[in-house]
Amino acid sequence: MLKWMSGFADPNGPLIYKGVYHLFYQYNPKGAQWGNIVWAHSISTDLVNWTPLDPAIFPSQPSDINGCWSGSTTILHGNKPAILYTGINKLNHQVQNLAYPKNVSDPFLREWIKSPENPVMEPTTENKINSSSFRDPTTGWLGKDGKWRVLIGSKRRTTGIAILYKSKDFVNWDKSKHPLHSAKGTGMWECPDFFPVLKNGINGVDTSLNDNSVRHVLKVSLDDHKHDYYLIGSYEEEKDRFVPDKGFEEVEIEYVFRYDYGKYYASKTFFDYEKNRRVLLGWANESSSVDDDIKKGWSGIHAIPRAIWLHKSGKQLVQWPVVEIEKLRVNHVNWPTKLLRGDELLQINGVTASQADVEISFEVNENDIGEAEVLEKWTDPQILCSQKGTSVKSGLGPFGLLAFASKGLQEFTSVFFRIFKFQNKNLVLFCSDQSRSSLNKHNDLTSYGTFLDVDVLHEKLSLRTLIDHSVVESFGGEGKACITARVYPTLAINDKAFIYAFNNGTTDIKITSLSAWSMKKAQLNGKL
Ligand code: DQQ
Repeated sequence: MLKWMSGFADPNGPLIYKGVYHLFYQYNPKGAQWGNIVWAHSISTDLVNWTPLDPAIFPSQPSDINGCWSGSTTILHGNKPAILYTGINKLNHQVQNLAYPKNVSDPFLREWIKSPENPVMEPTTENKINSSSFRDPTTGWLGKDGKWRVLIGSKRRTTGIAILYKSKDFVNWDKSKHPLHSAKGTGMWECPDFFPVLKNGINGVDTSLNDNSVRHVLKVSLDDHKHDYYLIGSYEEEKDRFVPDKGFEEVEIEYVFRYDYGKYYASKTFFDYEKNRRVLLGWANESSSVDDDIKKGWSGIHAIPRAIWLHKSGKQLVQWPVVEIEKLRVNHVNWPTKLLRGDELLQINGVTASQADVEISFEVNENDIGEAEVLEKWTDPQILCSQKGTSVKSGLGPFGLLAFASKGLQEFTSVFFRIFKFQNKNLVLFCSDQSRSSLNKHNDLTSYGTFLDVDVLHEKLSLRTLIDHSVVESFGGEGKACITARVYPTLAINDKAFIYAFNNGTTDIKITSLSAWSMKKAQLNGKL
């Protein structure tokens, strides 16, 4: 996890350039809340250890004098990066601006020059764009007609819109008559992201690729819900339309896939052409109160960068922490196969519980499947997670991990599975229960969860959880569903925190494997 002092939010314009990863981000240099927004800039060679540089983009022109909001980078012809970002102009209107590196031979891309043509896209009476709902340009992709395309997030009344712009030279932009995609009732679309994923395989591909080997993903950050939702579908380039397999119109918002079912927003991907992967970065906002943020002097972190690809079913995406994070692992603890009895709590000894990586796999005995509680009617999984939390027993579950557990269990954050029988099928609920995570009741203690598409009788039920002081980042079903929790325990801190495997169900569950590591501290304030 990446953390800086002061207020810290959306990842902006990630890219790899001359072997160096660049991450820009929405940043308030003057305080721990949102405000005075500039593009701060950090660089890394491994996506784990970071060195901050001076802010890359800050208010300096009439077209961004009231703020430099989110945007993306695109690598143009001749390996030249360009930033498109939203500026808040003198009239407090949202407009799009362009910037180039001052010196393309500097791998650190320290200085950026704003285009004299700025703003390059703006709301006008002709284009009828709402000047307070026009922001967050995507990375550009190149069509077969040689024109660049980008999306800008917007809304008209309650319809969320991805406005499409096209350009031959990345400077002069024409708004297309129709958006790439829109959906009634979804509200403002912030930070859209649009990219291809291979139908087969886990490698990433260039953002401009569009042939038979790929499907396309449209991610939008729904301002009204504060979650990142994604649709998988086809990009019909001749018509410049995205046609989702199942869109917001067909499915209730609650059933559209999310990148993460916890605290995770304003995310963005980039294609890492050196490692042939698509990498996802997201902002994990706070669960503490603004007063507490001001007291501690910072707020907001970025979750561990994740590789992202299409699951072989074609139905959903898979996310997994980038492999480089494993360099931080030390003190490997490994359990042989073990039975976790009903009501049992087993301490995972030998790792630093406040900074750890735990991988655990469970197996449900097929003879026990009849023990699963029957779910009479469909219930929103997040609500189910809070109704049937860690302390509520069933035939099969809850079983999983207790992180940040204090000695007497006054505090813990639990990540668990619970198996239901619903309409004659086995249904796996995956929860992160924060209701007991802190004795400080000013913290947001909401529980999160989702159903996990795992066939428990034929597949292992796996959980990987990355634990780091105020973060519990969990990957269920080998990355089919992720839940990021932000927690501020008062007792279970540093060496007063413990980790347990637990089973609070009445039926025994087998742990088929458990590996845990202490995690070294990543360098966040490296020097050049
Ligand atoms: N944050 C930025 C906006 C974006 C929002 C402003 C999403 O550009 O829409 O800091 O968190």
